[in-house]
Amino acid sequence: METERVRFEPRKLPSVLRSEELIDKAFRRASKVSGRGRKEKAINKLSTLSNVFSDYFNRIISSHPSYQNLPPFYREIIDTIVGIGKLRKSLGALSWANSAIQKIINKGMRDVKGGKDPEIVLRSVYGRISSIVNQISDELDFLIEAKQRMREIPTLSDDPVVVVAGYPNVGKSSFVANISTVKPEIASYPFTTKKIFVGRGEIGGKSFQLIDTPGLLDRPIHKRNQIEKKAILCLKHLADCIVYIIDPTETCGYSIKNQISLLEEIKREFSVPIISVYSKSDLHNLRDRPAFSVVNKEGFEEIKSLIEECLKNREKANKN
Ligand SMILES: Nc1nc2c(ncn2[C@@H]2O[C@H](COP(=O)(O)OP(=O)(O)OP(=O)(O)O)[C@@H](O)[C@H]2O)c(=O)[nH]1
Ligand SMILES: [Mg+2]
Repeated sequence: METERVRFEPRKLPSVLRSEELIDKAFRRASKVSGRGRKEKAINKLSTLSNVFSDYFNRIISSHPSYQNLPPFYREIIDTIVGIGKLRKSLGALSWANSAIQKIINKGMRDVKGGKDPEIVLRSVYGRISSIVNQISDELDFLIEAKQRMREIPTLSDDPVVVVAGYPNVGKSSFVANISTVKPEIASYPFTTKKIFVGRGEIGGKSFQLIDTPGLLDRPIHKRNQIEKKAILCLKHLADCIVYIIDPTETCGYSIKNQISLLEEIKREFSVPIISVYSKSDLHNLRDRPAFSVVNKEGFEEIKSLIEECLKNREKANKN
């Protein structure tokens, strides 16, 4: 967990219009403008267009944070699900479009003032602006899509974070649903959980956040898919304590050997205390680790007290 958790809320990013919508909005606003005489009317329309576009583009550009300076979790998750390079490129295209449009408008103003036919100038300005906006239509679509995708990024509080991890289909979401407020989807196939879910729970009178992550396979980082990378980022940046779930019945579809190998890998990779537990204790008798069952509702108290102890130690270590 980062000591300073800057909250980035993609929901607060302004809505982006598609190219046709933006052209429509700007031209509609200009059409309502009047003036004394044809010349003044044309100048007023151009000045309205200038304001509409610069307000619009500047509002979007300035609402995006400087992605490189975000805390690492946000920076890396945004890079994983959207791509910071593409975001930057799109915002750069908006900035280019804004200055190109302002130049066209300024030139139009000079032409009208210099005595050219106001209607002809306006028609040419409208045509050239439409062409500029159409040129950034892919970037506008991308920004709409980016905001949509970023909605899945969780908002976290300052409470300690317990991250639940393990192979796909071992019972992570079932565990999280039993000890916190989150109600994730549970199903008998792997990779049911594709996003990061944050639930809230309480242990020994203290609240904590419990993160349900997508399943991980035991394989090198460069082979991991985007869904797995989200789980890795939670382990890397958010976890104060990790609960690693092993399904010894192998009904999840993966061998104990592979599940243990991933546990060892996580221990090596992340310097966060790990509690490893067995799931589905209604189906087996292994008790060399704490074991829980959502069917028999057993084992939760023992695991909760281990989490409590782990968080207490962590708090003590952070104070020193
Ligand atoms: N018998 C038994 N089945 C369980 C238990 N916990 C979970 N299951 C079953 O195991 C399957 C997977 O459960 P999930 O909680 O979705 O597993 P997950 O680890 O979140 O799976 P992914 O999100 O796909 O990685 C479901 O069919 C559950 O009903 C348990 O304690 N006992
Ligand atoms: Mg799940």
